[in-house]
Amino acid sequence: MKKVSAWALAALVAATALPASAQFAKSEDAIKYRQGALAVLGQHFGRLGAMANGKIPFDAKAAQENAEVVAFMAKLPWAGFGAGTEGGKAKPEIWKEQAKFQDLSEKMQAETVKLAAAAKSGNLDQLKAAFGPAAASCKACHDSFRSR
Ligand code: ASC
Repeated sequence: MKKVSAWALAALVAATALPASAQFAKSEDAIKYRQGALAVLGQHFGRLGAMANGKIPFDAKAAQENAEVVAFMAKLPWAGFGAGTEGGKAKPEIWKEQAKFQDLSEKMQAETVKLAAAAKSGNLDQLKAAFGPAAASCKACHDSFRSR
């Protein structure tokens, strides 16, 4: 019986307590991962912004491709913010205000899905309309949770 309960406990721990950071060997790896994901995201988002703001000509195909990358990349950084991965540009508040952090991350992801749909339309006005709220959703999280 003692052995069974030890296994049950181990299974419970594995099922419920494995932090997202467990997929990284070291917290530095998690920090590199989230910074890398956000850097790629920012590059592609910036290209959309340049089109939305008229700094480069609108190219519907490029916009669609960039927005698809943005919507995909937006799913990734969060796994790099697991327990015990404080550091980099991340404010400690992330780990103290998890509900708020998660809420902002979900809003950002939702805005990038809308942005990808807008880009898919091939219509510059739709891209412009979706870009502002998407940028605001990036900024909302940076304002609260990024130190520099
Ligand atoms: C970008 C980028 C961000 C956001 C943010 C929006 O292009 O790299 O982090 O837009 O500046 O306010």
